[in-house]
Amino acid sequence: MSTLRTRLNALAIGAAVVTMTAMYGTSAHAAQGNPPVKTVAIEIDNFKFGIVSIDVTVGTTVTWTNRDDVPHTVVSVKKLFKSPPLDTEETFSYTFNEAGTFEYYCSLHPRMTGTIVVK
Ligand SMILES: [Cu+2]
Repeated sequence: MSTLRTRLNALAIGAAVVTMTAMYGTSAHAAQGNPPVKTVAIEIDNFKFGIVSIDVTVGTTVTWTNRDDVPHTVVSVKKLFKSPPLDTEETFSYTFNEAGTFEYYCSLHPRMTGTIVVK
């Protein structure tokens, strides 16, 4: 009986150690200047933005890649960013450093639209 209780206690302590290790692992990771990579890739294909709407955290870099055979642009409605015409396989990146809702479109095909929500 007492042996079982001892073993259960040992299990509980073991679980606590694992939990603390996971927490310290995360903070040590951040302290080393290696925060989780905050990048989002959006492919432009078939006259559509592959991700129409997405929530990201402040500091996230979004990269758009044109997979179509015709040029597209990525233009912020609020004029925050404006890509040049992207040829096939060309990319455009923007880092969102403030919170807000940022709608964008392709100036060559204005019915192509997308939204980045930064929280
Ligand atoms: Cu377009």
